[in-house]
This record gives sequence, structure tokens and C-alpha cells, in this order.
Amino acid sequence: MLNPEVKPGEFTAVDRFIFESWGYFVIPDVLSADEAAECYAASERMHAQRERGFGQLGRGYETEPSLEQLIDHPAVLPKIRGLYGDRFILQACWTTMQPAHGGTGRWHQDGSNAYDFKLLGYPVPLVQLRASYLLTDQTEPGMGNMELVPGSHRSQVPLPPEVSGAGDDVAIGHVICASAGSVLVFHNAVWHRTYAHHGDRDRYTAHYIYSPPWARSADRLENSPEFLERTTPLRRALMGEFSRPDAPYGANYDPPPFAS
Ligand SMILES: O=C(O)CCC(=O)C(=O)O
Repeated sequence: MLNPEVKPGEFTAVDRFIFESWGYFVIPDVLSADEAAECYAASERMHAQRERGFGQLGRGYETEPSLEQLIDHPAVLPKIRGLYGDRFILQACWTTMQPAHGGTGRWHQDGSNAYDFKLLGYPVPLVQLRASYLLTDQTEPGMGNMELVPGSHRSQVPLPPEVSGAGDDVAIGHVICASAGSVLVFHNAVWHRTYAHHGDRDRYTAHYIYSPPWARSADRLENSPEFLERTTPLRRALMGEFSRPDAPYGANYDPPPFAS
């Protein structure tokens, strides 16, 4: 299978072409094996608080420094800026656990059941740009990979319910194969699902979701004052804590203090 791999850092014209064509790309080996292992251990600590099973927990960055560092990772942030410009927020961060020997997940597009992104127009606009850090080896299918349908963010018709409802395979499903520490960046409207996991070890993936500045946060009702106090000015701004001289979100609020 073709692999939409791009280099870390600078967002290039080819990166944009790949993203516009397929709706996603993969940045290989963003984290070292040790860094991925640290984030895995952090995810395990978080999920130890709940009953074991497939599930997503938010706000890991507040308590786990290894997860906080990924908010503005230099290999990934330029891609987010390239696609959005300078004014956006971290709408949510979900750390997702798929238990060992977990089955495939449900086919879906990301968005909101309360107000479906499809109601905003066609093609469905980019409202949630997701950077998914793979914290386990997923170099072969059947390792809890993500599966995406390339180009489906532009499809005028949904994946037929007889396929999505039954959890069937689709001939153009692309199972992403990449090593631990690689990052998948994708558009909310791409049809996707969690692929089967035949391994003996629980799988964790950390998803960072970036949105336009007027979107409401999804993993929190409000930011933790302690976290805001100790984090960096850039991360504070990405959490949506910036001053708004123009309350209706004109373009004249200061962008986050990016390094360059
Ligand atoms: O971590 C995963 O397996 C993917 C979860 C997913 O598809 C989602 O959160 O939209």
C-alpha cells in the first residue's frame, strides 16, 4: 500500500497536497522509543483509575509531563500551523486504550452528534485536526492500528450503513502501519476506525485535537488553574487562554507566542 509519509517539522507544499488529496499523512518516528515508552507509562497510570476496556480519557497533559510536551511538539506543530494559520486551540486531548486482543472499532467521522459537522456544508470543513501519537508498535496490521479511507473527507455520500453498521471491511480501507512514536495527522471528515489488535499488550494512542479558536473545548469545561500557572505561555495560549480585545473573534487578538 502507498504510504502518505512526510518529514517532521516544516509544512511543505507536498504535505499540503497529500493532506488535501487523502485527508491525512503520517510523520514517522517523531518520538524516540524511550519517549513513546514514557507516554505509554503515563497513559497506563491514567487508565488504571477506571475499569479496564476500550476507552478514552482527557486532560492527561495536566498531570503527565510527557503528554504535556506533545501539545506543541516541534515535529508536528508546524503542520497544524500550516493547515490552520496561527490562530487555533487544543480543543481536546484523548488518550485511548484498546485492550489486548481488542476487536475493530466502529467506522465513523469525527464531529459532534449535537450539531453534525455535515450541516456546516460540503465538503465538510476542517474543524478538528487530529494528531495521533502511536505509543505502541503498529508496523503490521492487527496491532491496534488506525484504519482510514483515503479521500473520504470529500465523499458526498456516507459509508453505507450496511457496511458501517456491520463493522465490515471496505476495499479501500488503509490500515496505517507505523512504528511507536509515529504521528498520524488527519481531517475530522475522513472515515476511520480502530483496527483489530491481536497482541497481548494493551494499546494506547494519544490524540491531540486542534480546532479554530472559537470552538469549545471538549475534554474540559474549564482549564485547570494549576496547570495554567505552571505551563508555558505558548501552551497557555493553545489552551484558549489568550486575551480577546475583539470579543466576537475578529483577527486582531495576539496569536500564540510561537518561537518563530
Ligand atoms: O485510538 C483509537 O483507536 C481511535 C479512536 C477514534 O477513532 C476516535 O477517537 O475518533
